[in-house]
Amino acid sequence: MSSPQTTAARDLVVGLGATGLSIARYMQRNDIVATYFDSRDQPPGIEELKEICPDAKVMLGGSRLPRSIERIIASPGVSDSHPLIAKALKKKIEVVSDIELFAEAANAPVIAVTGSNGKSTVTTLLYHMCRSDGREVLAGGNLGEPALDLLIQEQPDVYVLELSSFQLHRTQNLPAEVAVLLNVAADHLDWHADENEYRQAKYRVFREARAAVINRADEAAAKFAERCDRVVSFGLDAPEDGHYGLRVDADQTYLARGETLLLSTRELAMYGLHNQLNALAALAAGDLLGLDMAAMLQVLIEFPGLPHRMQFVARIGAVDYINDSKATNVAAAVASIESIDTMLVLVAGGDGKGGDFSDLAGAVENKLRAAVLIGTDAEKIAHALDTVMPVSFADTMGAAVSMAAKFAESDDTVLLAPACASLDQYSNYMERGDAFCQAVGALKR
Ligand code: UMA
Ligand code: ADP
Repeated sequence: MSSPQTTAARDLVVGLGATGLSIARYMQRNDIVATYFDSRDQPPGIEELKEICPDAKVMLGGSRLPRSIERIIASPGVSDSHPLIAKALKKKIEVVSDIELFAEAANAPVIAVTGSNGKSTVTTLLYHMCRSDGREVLAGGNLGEPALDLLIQEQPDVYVLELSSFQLHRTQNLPAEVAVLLNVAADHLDWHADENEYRQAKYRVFREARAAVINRADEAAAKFAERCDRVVSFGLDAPEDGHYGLRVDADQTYLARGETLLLSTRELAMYGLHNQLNALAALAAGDLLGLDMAAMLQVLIEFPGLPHRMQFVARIGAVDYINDSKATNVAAAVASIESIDTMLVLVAGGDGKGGDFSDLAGAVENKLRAAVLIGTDAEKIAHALDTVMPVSFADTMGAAVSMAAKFAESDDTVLLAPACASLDQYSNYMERGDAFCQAVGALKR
C-alpha cells in the first residue's frame, strides 16, 4: 500500500488518456509524486489512475496551477492554448512530453519516425525489418502503445518510436540513433499556433540524432539534418551512391540503392506510389542501423500494409472498393487519389482541422466520376471541388456508400479518402473505416 500524498508535488501530469496513464505508471515505478489534471469532468482514465496511484491528487477542470509545480508533463491532445498550459508557459514552467521522459530513461538505441503521413506504415515496416534481421525490437509512441509503457518490458536491442508533432513540440532532448522525417504537409492547424510551428516540431526530430533519413523533395530537411553524423536520402528520382530511390530498367521500375537495383516495385506487397516512398525510407533507416538487406527486402515482399490504409475491401460488379480511412489530411488523400489509375468515386469529409482543401481539386481533376461528402466540413470540401464538378452529400457512411455505388461505372474505384479527421462522427479512423467496410459488405447482399 502506498502512503497518502503528503509532500507537495513538483510535477503536474496533464491528461488522463492513454499517455497520462502511462506517465502515471512511470511515476509510480520511479517513486515520483505527481499531481494529475484533466480538463474533463469524467476523463477516460480516472478509474485506472486510482488503481495505479490511489493517493494521487487529481484536479478536474479549471486552470488552477498549484504553486509547487515546477514541471508539466502534458498529454499530446492538450495544446499550448489550453489556459493551464498557457499560464505555465507564461511563468516559464517547463512543459514536456512523455517522449522527453522516455528518452531520459531508455537504454537501447531509438529509431524516431515522424512526418505528416506514412509514420505508422514506416514504423511497422522497421519493426518487422528489425525482427527479420534477428533483433529484439519494441515499437510504440503515437502508434498504439505509449512510449513509456515500452519501458515496462524487457530491454530490446532497439526501440522504434512513431512521433507526432504534438509530442515533438514538447521534446527537447531525444538522441535518436536514426531520425526519419518522411514528409511535411499542412496538418493539425487546430492545435499548433501556425504552420511554421508545426513544421519546426517535425524538424526538431533531427536536433540530437546521430543519423538522419531525409526526403530529397524537402530542402529544409537537408538543412536541419546537417548536424547529424550521417544523412541518407530517399525520393522517387534515381538515387546517388549510398542513397535510395527508383530506377527504371527494361521498362521495369525498381527500388534502388545508388545504382544497385534492389526489388521490382511489382514485388512490393503494399499498394501505391506513396508506399514505394515509405519502403525506401524504411530501407534507408534499416541500412543506417546495419540491418541485412535481404531480410529487409523479404519484409517488403510480404507486408501488405496496415488496415485502413489503401486497404482493398471488395470488387462488386466490376467496381473496386478501397478503404483509406487513415487519410486524415489533404496531403494523405492526395497521395491515395494519385495511387488510383481508374476513374474515381471519392467518399470524403469529416473534421478538416482547419486545413485547406484546394489541393484536392487538382488531384481529382480528369479522374473524378463523382464525390460523396460526409461530416462537418462537407460544405468546405464541396466548395473546393466546385471547379471540378458538383458533389453529393450523405448523412451516414451507409448512405454515402450506396450513393457512391450508384455513381460508379464498370472498372471504376470507390475510394474512402476523407482528407479529414473522423472525430466529428466516429471514435477514430478505424471505426470510420469499419463503417465503410460494413456498408460495402451490405451492397453485396
Ligand atoms: N483531452 C481533453 N482534456 C484533457 C486531456 C485530453 O479534452 O485534459 C482530449 C484531447 O483534446 C483529445 C483526447 O482527449 O481529444 C485524447 O487526448 P490525449 O492526449 O489524452 O490522447 P491519448 O489517449 O494519450 O493518446 C495519445 C495520442 N493522441 C493524440 O495525440 C490526440 C494517440 O495518437 C497515441 O496513440 C497515444 O497518445 C499513445 O502515444 C492518436 C492520434 O490521433 C492515434 N494522434 C494524432 C495523429 O496521429 O494524427 C497526432
Ligand atoms: P501516419 O501514421 O503518419 O498517419 P500512415 O502510415 O498511417 O501514416 O498512413 C496514413 C495515410 O497517409 C495513408 O492512408 C495514406 O493515405 C497516406 N500516406 C501514407 N504514406 C504516405 C506518404 N509517404 N506520403 C503521402 N501520403 C502518405
